[in-house]
Parts: sequence; structure tokens; C-alpha cells
Amino acid sequence: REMELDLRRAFASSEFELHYQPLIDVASDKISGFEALLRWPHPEKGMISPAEFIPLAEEIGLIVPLGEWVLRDACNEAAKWPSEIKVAVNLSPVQFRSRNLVQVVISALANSGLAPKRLELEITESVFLAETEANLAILHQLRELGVSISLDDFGTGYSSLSYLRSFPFDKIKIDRSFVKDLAKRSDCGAIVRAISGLGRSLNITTTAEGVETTEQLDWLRAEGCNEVQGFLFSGARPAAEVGQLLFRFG
Ligand code: G
Ligand code: G
Ligand code: MN
Ligand code: NA
Repeated sequence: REMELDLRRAFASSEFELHYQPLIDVASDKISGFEALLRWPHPEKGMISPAEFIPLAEEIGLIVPLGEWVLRDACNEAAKWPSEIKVAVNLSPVQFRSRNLVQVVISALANSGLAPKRLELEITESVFLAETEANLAILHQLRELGVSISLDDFGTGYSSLSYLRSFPFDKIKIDRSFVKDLAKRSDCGAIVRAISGLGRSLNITTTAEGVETTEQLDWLRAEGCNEVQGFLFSGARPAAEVGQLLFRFG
């Protein structure tokens, strides 16, 4: 498979980059952190989206070393930022199968000097679909390190509510599909309102993804959503631009 070889070659020659998208605290209107998002600037094909290469990287197991690189690079980068700014890193369920995930996180924190409370790990509910007990044990070990755990793409799966009962998540990220039609569809509004209320009752931070308009932002603020992320502020930008983003939205 051509793409498989290409992925392995790209990893071996350090072709991947992390870009950073701001997370904005609604109450203060300031950046509270950045989500690290993988980018593959392909020498011939141009920028390739993670949506295209992560499924293959998971299939061939490359996501384990690639995910380790992501963790280390994101922690090293965040260690240079002001100390109140956090970094969020996406974890693949395949990384949980590798069995040394906790050691990799400990090592990434120790080598970078990043305080554990500044690292947020984002998982999707697919982490619970197989090896639920083993993965829950890993999540508890991670949380004991002092890092926080976010449930990503919330609302898009099958039974998200049951996962809130099985693990004390620090944050819920409301999938952008609900934010998209906030103004147009009352059902999306009702769903976002319900998730915000749920977060408030359970003492879990709520972050809305895919915020593109001030209308959406006003609506989310009124509903008590804690944090927003989206093109209204900025898409993911190279690490070198984090300073400028902090200047604009800091
Ligand atoms: O940035 P973008 O919207 O193109 O990301 C597409 C998808 O790829 C998102 O679902 C995002 O969670 C995922 N993704 C981006 N970076 C990483 C990463 O470092 N690790 C994993 N496992 N997924 C990532
Ligand atoms: O699944 P995850 O939430 O980790 O992926 C984030 C994805 O959402 C990235 O691919 C990122 O580029 C994309 N994204 C971020 N902000 C916006 C936005 O405001 N609108 C849209 N359509 N996509 C966004
Ligand atoms: Mn995410
Ligand atoms: Na998401």
C-alpha cells in the first residue's frame, strides 16, 4: 500500500507538524489553552488532513510512536508558554492498547518540565468500546498524575451519558455538529443547552467546538458554556504563531 509506506517514511523523516488552535474561556474572553492538532505537509501532495491519515496510522500501529511524538512535542512546546496556558492532546484508542501510555505521559511531562495540571488529554468514547476495564484503569492512572481528561466529540456516539457515570471527566467537548446549526435549528439549541446544564450539575467544564459566528458565541455564553473553540477566533496555527495568538486573545 502506497500510503502506508509514505506514512512510515514521513514519520521516519520527521515530516509531521503540530499546529495549535486556541481554546477561549468565555467568562474572561481570553485564551485558556491550545489544542494540538497533527498536520502532514506532504512534499508532493500538499497538506494532508489527519482525518485522512490517522485511520491508516491506527490500522498499521504507527499511531503508537506517532502519538508518543505528539505528546512529547506538545509538552515541550507548552513548557515555553505562560504558565497559566494549557495544552490539549488527542489520544487514539489504539494508544491505550500499547500498554505503556502512562509511562509515555510521565516521561513527556518529566522531560519537558510541564506541570501535569497543564496537560489535557482528549479521548473519544471509542476508548470504551473495547477493553473497557483495562482502559478505565489507564484513565484513572493518568488522572492520578494530575493531568485532566476530556471527552471529545460529545454527543456523536451511541450512549455518551453512560460514560459520564463510569469516569469523572474534567471536560466535555460538545461536537461541532451541534454548534453549527444553533441559530437555525431549535433542536441543536436544546441539545447544547442540555449538555451545558449537565456539565454544570456534574461540575464538568463544557467546551463548544466549531464556533464560527458571534451569534453562536453569544448563544453559548447565555447558556453557560465555559469555553469555545473555532474559526471565529482562529483555526490551528503553527507553533511559531502561538505568541501572536496570545497577544491577540490573551
Ligand atoms: O484538525 P482536524 O480537524 O483536521 O482534525 C481531524 C481529526 O483528527 C480530529 O478528529 C482530531 O481529533 C484528529 N486529530 C488531530 N490531531 C490528532 C492527534 O495528534 N492524535 C489523534 N489521535 N487524533 C488527532
Ligand atoms: O475531533 P477534534 O475536535 O479533535 O477535531 C477538531 C477538528 O475541527 C480539526 O480538524 C479542526 O481543524 C476542526 N475545526 C476547528 N475549528 C473549527 C470550526 O470553527 N469550524 C469547522 N468547520 N471546523 C473546525
Ligand atoms: Mn479534539
Ligand atoms: Na472534537
